[in-house]
Amino acid sequence: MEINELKETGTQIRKDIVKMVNVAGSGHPAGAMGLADIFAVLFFSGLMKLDPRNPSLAGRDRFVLSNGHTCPGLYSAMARRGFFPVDKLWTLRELGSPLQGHPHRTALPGLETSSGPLGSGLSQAAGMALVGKRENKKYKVFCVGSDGEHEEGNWWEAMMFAAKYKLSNLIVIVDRNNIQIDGFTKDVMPLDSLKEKYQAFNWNVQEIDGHNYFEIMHSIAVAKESSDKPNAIIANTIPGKGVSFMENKPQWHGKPLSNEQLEKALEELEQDG
Ligand SMILES: Cc1ncc(C[n+]2csc(CCOP(=O)(O)OP(=O)(O)O)c2C)c(N)n1
Ligand SMILES: [Mg+2]
Repeated sequence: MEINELKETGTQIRKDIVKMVNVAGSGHPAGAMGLADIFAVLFFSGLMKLDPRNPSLAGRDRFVLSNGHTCPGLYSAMARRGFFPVDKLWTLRELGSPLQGHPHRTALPGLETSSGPLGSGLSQAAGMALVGKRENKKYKVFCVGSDGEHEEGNWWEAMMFAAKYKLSNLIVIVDRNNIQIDGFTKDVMPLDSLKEKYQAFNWNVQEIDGHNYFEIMHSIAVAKESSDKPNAIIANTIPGKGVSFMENKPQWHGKPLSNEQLEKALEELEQDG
């Protein structure tokens, strides 16, 4: 897919997110919208090896969404890529739906892990990367996680583990959107300098604009070439990206749009796309 088409896909993912949480009457739009361009690249650029017709393909790259609450964005990317019919998106959070409020692995083919308890995805991804390395597999393990998750001790344990075992097949994309459930990360628990912390833990680190398609793709391509260390891509993103009244507002971490707000959001996103 060309960059223009990827960009349109990112906007489509944002439109899906605002509609999904409106229909569900609950959910987490802000982080998911900030990650939409990254989801678009991962699922549509060809940089991540996947086959929607065969979600458990042996040689597939593994994808772990550690900040599981941003799953409306993941579900949209999966549906638009053909893992399941787009109509299913409007069943988000319904009892018995494969699209639970946090990813439920056995409910939806194509999900690699269940997630929701913050901080645990990196350990799971590192385990998969260790197995891949020991068994000389070619697959990469992609893990998307959030800035808020860095307040969990087990994130740092997994960082040490990944460096110890030189898990160069592990690529972590950090959603650095500066918000979490209770406000701005700088007020709850300052994280800077995240880049220097990863470097001190012996990781390769790149810092990018998480809405710049060239930078997202280039950083992933660079990380895929790593042969010695695990890879972190710190993606600076705007929570609620694309909708003026939602951008950079922690209040949109976990609440749905009203019908009126949805209409306005879709209008703005329409102009974006
Ligand atoms: C272990 C754990 N503690 C608390 C929560 C509740 N919780 C859900 S999302 C969230 C905020 C996390 O920050 P971040 O992922 O950066 O939020 P976002 O940027 O998506 O708004 C919290 C505290 C949880 N899911 N898991
Ligand atoms: Mg955050």
